Amino acid sequence: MRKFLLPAVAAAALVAVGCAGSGESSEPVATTEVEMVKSYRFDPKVIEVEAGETVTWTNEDNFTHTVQVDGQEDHKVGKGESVSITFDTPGTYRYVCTLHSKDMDGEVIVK
Ligand SMILES: [Cu+2]
Repeated sequence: MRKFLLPAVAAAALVAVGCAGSGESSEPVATTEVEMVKSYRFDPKVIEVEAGETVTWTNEDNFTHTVQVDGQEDHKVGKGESVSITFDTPGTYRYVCTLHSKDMDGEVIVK
């Protein structure tokens, strides 16, 4: 005798998210690794590093993206490639993908 007892609770899991209150949902993440994930995003969008650390962006998407930190040169990053940038000076550095600047931007906060 075969039983198919699928739990009927799966759909209830989506409700309990989003209680932080603030409209800004981009909490800085302490990491030096950023991925360009599918659907034109930098993930995580806002990161926090120590001065002198090197941040690496890796392109996991099927399209070429770029990383251009404010006032610096544009780095083209093809599918499966990565680029690393060292941040020596504390501050907040915004960056964009210049090919998709409306959708793809992020921030590196250097402590
Ligand atoms: Cu892009």
